[in-house]
Amino acid sequence: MERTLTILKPDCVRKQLIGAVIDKIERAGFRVVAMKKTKLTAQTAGEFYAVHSQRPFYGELVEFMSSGPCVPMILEKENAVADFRTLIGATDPAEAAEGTIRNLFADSKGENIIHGSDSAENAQIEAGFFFSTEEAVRVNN
Ligand code: DAT
Ligand code: MG
Repeated sequence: MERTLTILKPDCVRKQLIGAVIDKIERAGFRVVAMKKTKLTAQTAGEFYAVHSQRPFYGELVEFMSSGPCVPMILEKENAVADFRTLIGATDPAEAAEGTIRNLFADSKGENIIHGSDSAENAQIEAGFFFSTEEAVRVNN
Protein backbone atom coordinates (compact mmCIF):
# COMPACT_ATOMS: atom_id res chain seq x y z
CA MET A 1 0.00 0.00 0.00
CA GLU A 2 1.20 3.49 -0.88
CA ARG A 3 0.05 6.89 0.34
CA THR A 4 -0.34 10.19 -1.46
CA LEU A 5 -1.32 13.66 -0.29
CA THR A 6 -4.02 15.65 -2.01
CA ILE A 7 -5.48 19.09 -1.40
CA LEU A 8 -8.92 20.10 -2.62
CA LYS A 9 -7.89 23.65 -3.41
CA PRO A 10 -9.82 26.85 -2.50
CA ASP A 11 -11.56 26.92 -5.91
CA CYS A 12 -12.90 23.40 -5.28
CA VAL A 13 -14.34 24.48 -1.92
CA ARG A 14 -15.82 27.72 -3.38
CA LYS A 15 -17.50 25.81 -6.22
CA GLN A 16 -19.06 23.34 -3.72
CA LEU A 17 -17.35 20.41 -5.41
CA ILE A 18 -15.86 18.76 -2.30
CA GLY A 19 -18.35 15.88 -2.41
CA ALA A 20 -18.19 15.40 -6.18
CA VAL A 21 -14.40 15.19 -6.13
CA ILE A 22 -14.23 12.85 -3.13
CA ASP A 23 -16.80 10.62 -4.89
CA LYS A 24 -14.44 10.33 -7.89
CA ILE A 25 -11.51 9.60 -5.59
CA GLU A 26 -13.29 6.85 -3.62
CA ARG A 27 -14.77 5.27 -6.76
CA ALA A 28 -11.23 5.07 -8.15
CA GLY A 29 -10.30 2.86 -5.20
CA PHE A 30 -8.51 5.30 -2.90
CA ARG A 31 -9.13 5.13 0.84
CA VAL A 32 -9.34 8.39 2.77
CA VAL A 33 -6.84 7.96 5.60
CA ALA A 34 -6.94 11.53 6.93
CA MET A 35 -8.95 14.63 6.04
CA LYS A 36 -9.52 18.14 7.35
CA LYS A 37 -10.70 21.56 6.28
CA THR A 38 -8.16 24.29 6.95
CA LYS A 39 -6.97 27.64 5.60
CA LEU A 40 -3.39 28.21 4.57
CA THR A 41 -1.76 31.56 5.25
CA ALA A 42 0.52 33.14 2.64
CA GLN A 43 3.37 31.91 4.85
CA THR A 44 2.25 28.25 5.01
CA ALA A 45 1.18 28.17 1.34
CA GLY A 46 4.61 29.54 0.44
CA GLU A 47 6.28 26.81 2.50
CA PHE A 48 4.16 24.06 0.96
CA TYR A 49 5.10 25.22 -2.56
CA ALA A 50 8.68 26.29 -1.70
CA VAL A 51 9.98 24.11 -4.57
CA HIS A 52 8.34 26.59 -6.98
CA SER A 53 9.66 29.75 -5.26
CA GLN A 54 11.76 30.77 -8.26
CA ARG A 55 8.97 30.24 -10.81
CA PRO A 56 7.17 33.27 -12.28
CA PHE A 57 3.75 32.04 -11.08
CA TYR A 58 4.82 31.58 -7.43
CA GLY A 59 3.25 34.81 -6.11
CA GLU A 60 -0.04 34.08 -7.84
CA LEU A 61 0.04 30.47 -6.59
CA VAL A 62 0.63 31.50 -2.96
CA GLU A 63 -2.12 34.12 -3.15
CA PHE A 64 -4.59 31.60 -4.62
CA MET A 65 -3.75 28.80 -2.18
CA SER A 66 -4.27 31.18 0.79
CA SER A 67 -7.44 32.76 -0.68
CA GLY A 68 -9.87 30.51 1.21
CA PRO A 69 -10.27 27.19 2.98
CA CYS A 70 -8.95 23.99 1.43
CA VAL A 71 -9.34 20.27 2.20
CA PRO A 72 -6.10 18.28 2.50
CA MET A 73 -6.36 14.50 2.59
CA ILE A 74 -4.04 11.53 2.88
CA LEU A 75 -5.11 8.80 0.45
CA GLU A 76 -4.04 5.17 0.32
CA LYS A 77 -4.04 2.66 -2.52
CA GLU A 78 -1.57 0.41 -4.30
CA ASN A 79 0.51 2.64 -6.61
CA ALA A 80 -1.30 5.65 -5.08
CA VAL A 81 1.07 8.41 -6.24
CA ALA A 82 1.10 7.56 -9.95
CA ASP A 83 -2.54 6.41 -10.08
CA PHE A 84 -3.68 9.64 -8.42
CA ARG A 85 -1.71 11.78 -10.89
CA THR A 86 -3.51 9.87 -13.66
CA LEU A 87 -6.89 10.43 -11.96
CA ILE A 88 -6.42 14.22 -11.62
CA GLY A 89 -4.96 14.79 -15.11
CA ALA A 90 -2.48 17.35 -16.44
CA THR A 91 -1.72 20.58 -14.56
CA ASP A 92 -3.47 22.61 -17.29
CA PRO A 93 -7.12 21.44 -17.43
CA ALA A 94 -7.17 22.25 -21.15
CA GLU A 95 -4.59 19.46 -21.58
CA ALA A 96 -6.08 17.06 -19.01
CA ALA A 97 -7.40 13.76 -20.38
CA GLU A 98 -11.15 13.22 -20.77
CA GLY A 99 -12.83 12.21 -17.52
CA THR A 100 -9.99 13.31 -15.23
CA ILE A 101 -10.84 15.48 -12.22
CA ARG A 102 -9.14 18.57 -13.68
CA ASN A 103 -10.79 17.97 -17.08
CA LEU A 104 -14.21 17.72 -15.45
CA PHE A 105 -14.03 20.43 -12.81
CA ALA A 106 -11.08 22.84 -13.22
CA ASP A 107 -11.04 26.23 -14.95
CA SER A 108 -7.41 27.16 -15.50
CA LYS A 109 -3.79 26.16 -15.00
CA GLY A 110 -3.53 28.42 -11.95
CA GLU A 111 -6.88 27.37 -10.43
CA ASN A 112 -6.95 23.66 -11.13
CA ILE A 113 -9.06 22.28 -8.27
CA ILE A 114 -6.69 19.72 -6.81
CA HIS A 115 -3.13 18.86 -5.77
CA GLY A 116 -1.46 15.46 -5.96
CA SER A 117 2.02 14.55 -4.68
CA ASP A 118 4.58 13.86 -7.40
CA SER A 119 6.53 11.13 -5.54
CA ALA A 120 6.14 8.80 -2.55
CA GLU A 121 8.91 10.70 -0.78
CA ASN A 122 7.17 14.05 -1.27
CA ALA A 123 3.84 12.49 -0.29
CA GLN A 124 5.30 11.65 3.11
CA ILE A 125 6.73 15.16 3.57
CA GLU A 126 3.46 16.78 2.46
CA ALA A 127 1.36 14.51 4.72
CA GLY A 128 3.47 15.64 7.67
CA PHE A 129 2.77 19.24 6.70
CA PHE A 130 -0.93 18.81 7.53
CA PHE A 131 -1.38 15.73 9.72
CA SER A 132 0.00 14.08 12.85
CA THR A 133 0.70 10.33 12.99
CA GLU A 134 -2.46 9.86 15.11
CA GLU A 135 -4.60 11.62 12.51
CA ALA A 136 -3.34 9.34 9.75
CA VAL A 137 -4.33 5.93 11.13
CA ARG A 138 -6.03 3.78 8.53
CA VAL A 139 -9.30 1.96 9.23
CA ASN A 140 -8.71 -1.76 8.77
CA ASN A 141 -11.43 -3.08 6.52
P1 DAT B 1 0.91 20.00 -10.43
O1 DAT B 1 -0.06 20.65 -9.48
O2 DAT B 1 0.21 19.38 -11.61
O3 DAT B 1 1.87 19.06 -9.75
P2 DAT B 1 3.15 21.85 -10.59
O4 DAT B 1 3.71 21.14 -9.41
O5 DAT B 1 4.01 22.04 -11.78
O6 DAT B 1 1.78 21.18 -11.08
O7 DAT B 1 2.68 23.31 -10.13
C1 DAT B 1 2.03 23.50 -8.89
C2 DAT B 1 0.84 24.41 -9.09
O8 DAT B 1 1.29 25.70 -9.53
C3 DAT B 1 -0.14 23.95 -10.18
O9 DAT B 1 -1.08 23.02 -9.71
C4 DAT B 1 -0.78 25.25 -10.58
C5 DAT B 1 0.36 26.25 -10.47
N1 DAT B 1 1.03 26.43 -11.76
C6 DAT B 1 1.91 25.59 -12.35
N2 DAT B 1 2.33 26.05 -13.52
C7 DAT B 1 1.69 27.24 -13.70
C8 DAT B 1 1.68 28.22 -14.72
N3 DAT B 1 2.44 28.09 -15.82
N4 DAT B 1 0.90 29.31 -14.55
C9 DAT B 1 0.14 29.46 -13.44
N5 DAT B 1 0.09 28.57 -12.43
C10 DAT B 1 0.86 27.47 -12.56
MG1 MG C 1 3.39 19.38 -8.41
